[in-house]
Amino acid sequence: MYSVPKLKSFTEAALDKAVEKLLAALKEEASAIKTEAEWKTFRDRWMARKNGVLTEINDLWLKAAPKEAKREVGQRVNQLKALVEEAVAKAEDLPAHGSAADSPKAATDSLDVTLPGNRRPLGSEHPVIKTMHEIVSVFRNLGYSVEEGPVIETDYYNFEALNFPPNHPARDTQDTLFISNQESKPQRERLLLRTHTSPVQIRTMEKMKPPVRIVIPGKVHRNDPPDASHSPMFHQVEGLAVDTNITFCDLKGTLDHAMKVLFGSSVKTSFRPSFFPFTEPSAEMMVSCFICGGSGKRGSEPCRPCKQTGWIEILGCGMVDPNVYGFVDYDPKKVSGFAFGMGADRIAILKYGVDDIQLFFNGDVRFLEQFG
Ligand code: 2NL
Repeated sequence: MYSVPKLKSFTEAALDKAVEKLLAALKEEASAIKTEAEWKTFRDRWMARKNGVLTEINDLWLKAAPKEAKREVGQRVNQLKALVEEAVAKAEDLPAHGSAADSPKAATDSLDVTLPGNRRPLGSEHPVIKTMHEIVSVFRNLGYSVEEGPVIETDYYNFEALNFPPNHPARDTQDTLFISNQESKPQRERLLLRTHTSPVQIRTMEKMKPPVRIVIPGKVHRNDPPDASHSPMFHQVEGLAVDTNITFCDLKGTLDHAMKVLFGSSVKTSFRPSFFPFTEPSAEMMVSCFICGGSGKRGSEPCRPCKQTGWIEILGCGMVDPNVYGFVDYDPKKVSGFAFGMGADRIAILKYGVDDIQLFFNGDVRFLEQFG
């Protein structure tokens, strides 16, 4: 086995000879490597910081060289270093040393075509997104188009244009999450996370003249502490129809049809008075409980989803308040319209019988897989 000799002479001829011997040893040892373990031994023998051949030539040749030979020896040591590194790298990716059979590295590199392929788990639509798509497609089939808009909104689009005057207490009902450091801007330009998708309807009415029939699915945020029925991020689908002569009857007929498609043709709908700043009159729509069929009972047990009332509150709606038209340059004397909004997460919970909204968002695949 080659070992680095001490040099008696540092003449060019002596150096040539020493380098030649070293390179011959390097070549011979490299060509004898058959296994990965042997390659590692080879690498360490030549490159280890402690007692590796390169360290030895540094100590025995370069450090020992007289001043006048340092430059020449230094250059050769550097060249050798490069050659050794190259030989070690080359030996690593050459499984052709020896036969493939006795080289574990070669064995792992070869392809066993009889093995089963890598199975990649198929993803599927998230139950909330799936529910949103179902709701949206009901309205697309009625001729509505789909609009989307920014989740980070201005005070103007989330509140002012929707008939929430600045500092009006009705804003408190929205539990808004505000973006920080907005105080230097005029109030209407300050940024916040939209609390409903209604800003998209304002943006659409700004760029589109009536007739308008649109649905808006999207994420919204409210400063609600998370529990089984609340999440600071949730999903809404809102809709808007503006045209000449749109009445509350159109609202009732449209929404009654949508509920029959979503929950089955036997459900009934019922409207109760409510309040929203952006609609007048406003209503909450109830759907007869599709779990208990409206009886309030499941066998002898009380029906939980409808709290034994036989009705489930499903959405808010109303006729667009004429004040809203003022903000988008529509003439409230010529046009009228209805609007509605529903929580897609809540509807998904009811449809699938899920008891905790958090399950939708904490990303446990075992839960989500059930909807594939
Ligand atoms: C709810 C209630 C609603 C609207 C949303 C709306 C939008 C414009 C004008 C008028 Cl631009 N109204 N949207 C109307 C009534 C109710 O949502 O409880 N959502 C979860």
